[in-house]
Amino acid sequence: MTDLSTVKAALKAQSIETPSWAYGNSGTRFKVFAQAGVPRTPQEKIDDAARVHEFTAAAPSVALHIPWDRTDDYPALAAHAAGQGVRLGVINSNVFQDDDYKLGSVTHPDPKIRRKATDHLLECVDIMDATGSRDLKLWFSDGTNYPGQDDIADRQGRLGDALAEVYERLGDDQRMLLEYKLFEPAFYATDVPDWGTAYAHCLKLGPKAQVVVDTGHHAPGTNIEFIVATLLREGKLGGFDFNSRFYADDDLMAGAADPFQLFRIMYEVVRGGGLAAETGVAFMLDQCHNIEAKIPAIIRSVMNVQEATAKALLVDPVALRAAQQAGEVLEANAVLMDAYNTDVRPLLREVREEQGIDPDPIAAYKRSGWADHIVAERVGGTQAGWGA
Ligand code: AOS
Ligand code: ZN
Ligand code: ZN
Repeated sequence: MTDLSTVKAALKAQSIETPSWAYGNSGTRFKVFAQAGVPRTPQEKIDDAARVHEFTAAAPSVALHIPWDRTDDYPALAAHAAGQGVRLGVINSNVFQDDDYKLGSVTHPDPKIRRKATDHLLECVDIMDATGSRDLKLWFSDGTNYPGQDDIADRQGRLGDALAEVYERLGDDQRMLLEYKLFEPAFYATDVPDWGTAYAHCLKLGPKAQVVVDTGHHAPGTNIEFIVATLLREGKLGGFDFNSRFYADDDLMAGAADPFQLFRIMYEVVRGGGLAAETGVAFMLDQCHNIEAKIPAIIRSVMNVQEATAKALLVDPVALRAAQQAGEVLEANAVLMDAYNTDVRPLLREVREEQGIDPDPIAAYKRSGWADHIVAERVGGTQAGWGA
C-alpha cells in the first residue's frame, strides 16, 4: 500500500516552471490570432506567471527567453518577480530568428556566423549570473534540408566546439540543458535530432551538461518513457519541456493529447528518483496557446502534470515488483493501470486545501477578475515572441 502522506508531500514539493512565451501571442505559419490583454513586457508576462502560481502553488518560477525578454536591468526583473511571489528560471537562448542563421548557427559553415551564435550563448550565461538562474536551455534549429547540403559530421564538430566554449563559461552551480528535436525547421538532417546525439555531446562536456526532453520532439510512436528511464539511470536527465501533440511539435497543453503517456513518463521519473530536488530534474512547460485563453490553459497544464505525478506516485512498488519477479505479466500491468485509473482529483483538492489555496484553481482564477483586469489595462503593443 502506498502511504498517502508521502504522496501528498511529494506533490506539494513538485515545482513546474512556466514559459514566458506561453503568455504572449502565438500561432502557426498560417495565422496568429491575437488575444486581448496579452503581456506587452517581460514584467507583464511575469505578472501572469505569478497568477498561475497563486492559484496552483506549484509554479514558482518562470523561464525567460532571450531576446524576447531582453531588458537592461535583470536584477530589477528578478526583483519584480520576487515582488510577485515567483522567481526567474531557465534562460532560453535564441539562435534561430536571425537572417544570418539560414544555414545554421553554431554549426554554420562560416566561422563568423558561428562566432556570433556562440557569443549569444555566452551572453545568456551573463544573464544567468544577473538573474540568479541555474540553467541555460539550448535548442538549435540547425540542420540541413537536402542531402549533400553540408557535411553532417563536420557540423557535429562545430556544434561540439561551441558547446565546449559555453560549458567552460558556466559557473560552478550552473548547468546547460541540451534539447533535441527530430525535425522542423530542418527537414533532412537536424544537428541535434535525438536523445543519443544530445547525450553524446553532454557526456563529452561533463556533469554540468544535461539532456532536456521536450515531449513533442520525437517521431510518432517513440517510447519516451524509455528515454527518460535511460537518461535518469545515466544521471543525464536535466529536465522536461512538457507539452502534448497529436502530430508533430504541436505544443498543445501538457496532458491534453495523451494523459497516459504523461503518466508513463512520470512513473519512470518517480521510479528513478527524479522527483527529488537533488536529482535536478527541471519540470518545465513549453507550450503555445494559439486559440484558447492562455493563463487558464497554463493552469490546466500544471494541473495535468500534477495529476500524472499523483497517479505515478500511487503505483504500488511492492506489488509491482512482486508481479514482475514472478513473471505475472497481467498482474504487473494491472498494478500500473490501477494507479493510472485512479481519480486523483479529490486527492489534489485535499493537497491544495492543506496548502491554503482554493481546491479548484481554474474557478479561483476566473473569480479573481484578472482576465478582465488585463484586458482593460494592457492596451496596445505585442511583446516579441513566437507571434511577433
Ligand atoms: C523548439 O521547438 C523548442 O521546443 C524550444 O524549446 C522552444 O520552443 C523555443 O526555444 C522557445 O523558447
Ligand atoms: Zn522545447
Ligand atoms: Zn518544440
